[in-house]
Amino acid sequence: MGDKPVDISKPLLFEVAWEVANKVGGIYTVIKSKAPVTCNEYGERYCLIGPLSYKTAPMEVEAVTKPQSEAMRNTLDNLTQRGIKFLYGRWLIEGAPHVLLLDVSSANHRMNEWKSDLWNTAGIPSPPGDKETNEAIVFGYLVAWFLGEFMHQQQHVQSLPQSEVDEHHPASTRPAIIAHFHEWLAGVALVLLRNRGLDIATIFTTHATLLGRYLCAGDVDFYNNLKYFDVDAEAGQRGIYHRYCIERAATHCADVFTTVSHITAYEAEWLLKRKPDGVTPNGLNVVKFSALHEFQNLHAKAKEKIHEFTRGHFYGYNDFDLDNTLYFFTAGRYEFRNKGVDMFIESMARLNAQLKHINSPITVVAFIIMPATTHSFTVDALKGQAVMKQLKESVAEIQNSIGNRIFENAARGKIPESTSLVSDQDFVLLKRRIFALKRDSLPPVVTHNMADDAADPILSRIRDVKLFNAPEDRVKMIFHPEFLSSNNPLLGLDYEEFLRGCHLGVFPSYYEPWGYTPAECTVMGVPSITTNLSGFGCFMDEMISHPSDYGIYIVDRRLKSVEESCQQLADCMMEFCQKSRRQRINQRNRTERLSDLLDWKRMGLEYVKARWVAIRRKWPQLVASPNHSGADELQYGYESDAASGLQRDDLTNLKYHQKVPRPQSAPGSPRSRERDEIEEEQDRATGLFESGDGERFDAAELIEGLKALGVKGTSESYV
Ligand code: G6P
Ligand code: 1S3
Repeated sequence: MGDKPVDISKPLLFEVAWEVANKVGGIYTVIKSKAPVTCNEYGERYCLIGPLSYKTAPMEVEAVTKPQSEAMRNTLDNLTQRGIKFLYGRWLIEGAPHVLLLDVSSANHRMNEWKSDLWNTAGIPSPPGDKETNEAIVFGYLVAWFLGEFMHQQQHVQSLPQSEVDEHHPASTRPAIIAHFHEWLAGVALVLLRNRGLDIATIFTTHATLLGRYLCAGDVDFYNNLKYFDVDAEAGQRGIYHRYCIERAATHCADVFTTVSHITAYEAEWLLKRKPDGVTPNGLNVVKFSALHEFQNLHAKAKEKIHEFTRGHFYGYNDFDLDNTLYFFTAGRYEFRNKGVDMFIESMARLNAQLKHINSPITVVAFIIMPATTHSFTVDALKGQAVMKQLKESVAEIQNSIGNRIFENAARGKIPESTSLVSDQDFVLLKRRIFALKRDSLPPVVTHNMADDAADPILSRIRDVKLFNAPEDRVKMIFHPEFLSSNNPLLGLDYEEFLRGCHLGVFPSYYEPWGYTPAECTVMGVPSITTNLSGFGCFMDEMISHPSDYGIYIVDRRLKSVEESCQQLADCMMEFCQKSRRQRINQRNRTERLSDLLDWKRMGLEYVKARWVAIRRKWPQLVASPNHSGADELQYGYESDAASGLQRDDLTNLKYHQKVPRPQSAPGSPRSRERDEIEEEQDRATGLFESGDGERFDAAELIEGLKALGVKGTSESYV
């Protein structure tokens, strides 16, 4: 292809995924939250490619009709002339990266032609009727077409805005292109690039394996048998052989193959038959508050809103003290076994028994937030909020009239009789409202009318363990089968606010390549429980010497039996229930301090490495040249690897050598309340608790730990 030599000093980056500006699941979060750091590094040289959804795109993207880059303009003109529809513009997120959304339906007439081409050139079959695969194939052909045409245009024109081109890419060279593909749905284009011999460095990142997800959802001892699965047969039996072929082909065609965690790397090695070159873990955009107590205040505010919901939901049975109520939750895609909802419910039943046994004053309200097919909210759930709202309004009315009476009397120089303050009318109103709070049934476990109530796995398991919100139960269950939103008439909070108001996130996943839910808890200072089968759990375990001190609890689902893991989870929650408020506050502070570990500013370095390795593999002759080696290594952040003497290509083996140490202050173990209160008093007297001195000490230690890990620029945010 073409004659202009490649210049690798300022490459262009295309990132391709089905979830670009198109929210389906976790990959959307990866790409969207990573955009600011990638924009920082690549600026105008970064463009994301995804499918065009007419429903959501107008909210996500601002159209740009005349791209600055001539190569881009010509390429898009070419697509338009051939009847392909697309939306090119800026994604309306931090960093505002370029984005190209391709309308798959505008090329549907070529689907059969492309499907047979895929079979003839790559041996990948595609049966009729699998809509998702058909779309993935058409999308793949469009992406490959676009990239091929773009390269062709690069040969003839200056491909970048003049300001960038002049300095870095003399007219006689063309900038190298890196194309990074996420997940099998974006994998077809990668196979085509390889087959067509396009001079583009490629990366394939998988966020889960198809077979792993399917096998785990069944009744298989997955991790002990990983090495022995007959992958083709297993894929065939589950009707996903063709999808598996795309995933496996993309894995093998990429210059660099990465996964989101070590555990998925191991899984991929056996199921996809290629050892990943590296691990590119997921990060988050960490927002630091200027003062530590700000996030604590937000917790208190959000918790008050959850209290409001709870008062309504449990009307007639509001016999538990909200000041002694803890909110636990699990959330995510409705994958009953993979996300560990089975274990969540079983352990809640055990926790209920343990709390009852010790006559605990604590009540736990356990939420399950997982979308399922429903018809509407239940009348009972809506009624609960309505009667509580009416009560509140009536009390405000009475309060107002009492105020007026006091004022009238006082204005006439009289002190009103206390008995005359509440009128008969007020009493009648109050009685009516209290009467409306009586109900015949227990507070409902589910907030919506389920499409299949009888067979729903979550409800069936709740019935099995008899967690029916009875007054004597110390654990109350609430299944909210819809994602949260602030417009919700029951729980009017968006997910982030709800999470902040909760005390503990519980995610006992069996299959979880990464697991954003506990990571999100961490950056918001909410302790969480995860497992050593989740990428996040393993990552934190590797990074921190005693994760539980920092509010990161990791249940062993690898070496323990299901029974033992359930018990460990229940014990862990029991221990949490025995913490005093002060201990919970301290623990939240510690949890929040870990957020720098998960910041894209740090995690993004793994992507930088992956791209660098892709370039080295694609154009080894250029990297080896004296003009490039030294300077580029520094630019790509490879100094620390060089110092450690690691093979740069072998990223999988890159281990962190030092862990975040234990905090020196007493770990947050359960203690007697009296002792705690005495200490609280002492702390107040010395100003320790108010000023958080003890915490600052922890931070210094943590900073040392982070420094030892090579994390830069964190110390300012810790002190
Ligand atoms: C935050 C607030 C405190 C409040 C506490 C409740 O720390 O700043 O004012 O007392 O939350 O914590 P809890 O764990 O009981 O919800
Ligand atoms: C996958 O989404 P999931 O919930 O189906 O990708 C996510 C982003 O990488 C990851 O966090 C999660 O564990 C995977 O399972």
